[in-house]
Amino acid sequence: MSFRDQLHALYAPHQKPGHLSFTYGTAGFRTLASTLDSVVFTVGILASLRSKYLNGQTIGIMITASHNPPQDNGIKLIDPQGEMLEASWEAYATKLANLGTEEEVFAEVERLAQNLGIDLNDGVSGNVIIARDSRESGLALTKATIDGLKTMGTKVTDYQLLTTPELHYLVKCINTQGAYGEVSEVGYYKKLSTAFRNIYENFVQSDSKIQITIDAANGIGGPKAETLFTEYLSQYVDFQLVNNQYQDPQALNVGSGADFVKTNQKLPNNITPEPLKLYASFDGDADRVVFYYVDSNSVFKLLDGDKIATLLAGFFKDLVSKSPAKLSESCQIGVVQTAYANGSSTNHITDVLQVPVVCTPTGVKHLHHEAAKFDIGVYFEANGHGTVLFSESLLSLLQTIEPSTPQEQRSIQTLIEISNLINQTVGDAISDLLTVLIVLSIKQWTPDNWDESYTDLPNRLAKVIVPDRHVFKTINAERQLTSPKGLQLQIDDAVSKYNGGRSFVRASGTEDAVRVYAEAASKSECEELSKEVCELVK
Ligand code: NG1
Repeated sequence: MSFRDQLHALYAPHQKPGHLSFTYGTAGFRTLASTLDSVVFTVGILASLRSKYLNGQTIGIMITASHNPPQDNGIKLIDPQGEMLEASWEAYATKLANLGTEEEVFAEVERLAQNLGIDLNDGVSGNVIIARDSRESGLALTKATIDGLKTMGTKVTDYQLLTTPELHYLVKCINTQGAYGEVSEVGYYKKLSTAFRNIYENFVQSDSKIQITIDAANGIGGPKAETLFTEYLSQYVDFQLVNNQYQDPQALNVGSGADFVKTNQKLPNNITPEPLKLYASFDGDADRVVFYYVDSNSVFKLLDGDKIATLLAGFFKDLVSKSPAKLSESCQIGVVQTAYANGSSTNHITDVLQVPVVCTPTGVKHLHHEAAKFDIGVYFEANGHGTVLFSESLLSLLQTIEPSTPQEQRSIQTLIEISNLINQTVGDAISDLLTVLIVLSIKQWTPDNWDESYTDLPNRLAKVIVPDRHVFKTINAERQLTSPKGLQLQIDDAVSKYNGGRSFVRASGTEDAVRVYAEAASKSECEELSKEVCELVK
């Protein structure tokens, strides 16, 4: 059947309700799940077009709303190398999702196909893999997406419940014909656990197992981490899982998870902390992680994305400096952050580690692209979303370079194994967790050794509900507003009154709100500044 006929057969139940509008934002479409049926249907069509445009390479579709509350859901597309959807296609996604009739959808798809040189009737089908997190709405939305895929006869494999990074992994494995890893969830576990085991056996000097307690946010990361640790790594890691009720969708992210811990700067439910032991929290789809501990005075200490970035940047800097000259002299290490990074972390990385820092707009796709410009590109959002990218040229050099000392051999081997351990496609709570655990073990660091590298400036991230967040427009990696007119001058004026003050305002890409970030030299000044800027925004 032609696209026209298939669309006609499948469209009616997926018509867009008239009053709604949708935007492909920071992390795809994300909103109340009950409003998303028509959107995911059009995403199915677009994914088919994308795959056909890329000569049948496999595209990923993930149905998740990450850290959002249980009643939300979302959908995002994954490009062939496991990266986020190319930016120019986000506009096509938005356009398609906002059309109200079958005729309009047909005309737009024809127009797109013509502009992009795609033959809708060549009989060659696209290829897509799809998965979802543990939300109640996930199954129905998967079915609606598959209806969209059927309009173009696209071949689809439904992997059902996965973490977002697992799906990114699978997309890359398929399109590299297995060069990145085996095309299965077991392949993912094997790749991570083999790298972890190789580093542990060769470079960790310890008689006791690594201890970690993980708050899984009652999301899909829980059962996946459980499988990995029990079936593959039980020799090395003693783990405990809390908030692992992923079969209870109403519990997702409630009083738990990386976003809760980072935003509230406090322990999640169900953790009774022992001093100086390490804890970690995932978010709902396990693409971010934050760590924390309580010190000997029972004070809660957060080890967020900034701390992860500094830990890893310092570790790589050290390894590279102990590598053969051919590598240490050419290897460019860089850290990529957003404006939400704590000012102290940026100073520490530039001044103490002497590693260059680049600032990009929010959203991992921006950080990922910048990180890919370095040989070792460490990127983390403050909220714990990030990874480390290794350039192809560094990876080939590592395979061929001859060490002349045991130390050089160690450095080369560790770099190779970590490039296998840390997800090369996207931020991944499970792979980041393993990387941090192994680095801390090699360095024989306790959580407070890690924490003491620098002290965060007091900071506050607030949310303000405004009539129309889209009027807030920014430049300079979101650090300055150009609209509403005059507001930036008022913010600058407020900031100038506080020691070490910094504040910026931007519209959220995932929630209907404006975010206000403030930091200052003292807690009271930070609170005052935050309050003042929030008032200006209202
Ligand atoms: P928005 O809602 O655009 O601020 C949030 C996070 C991002 C990113 C996305 C995707 C903050 C301040 N913002 O984006 O870093 O993780 O969600 O999940 O944490």
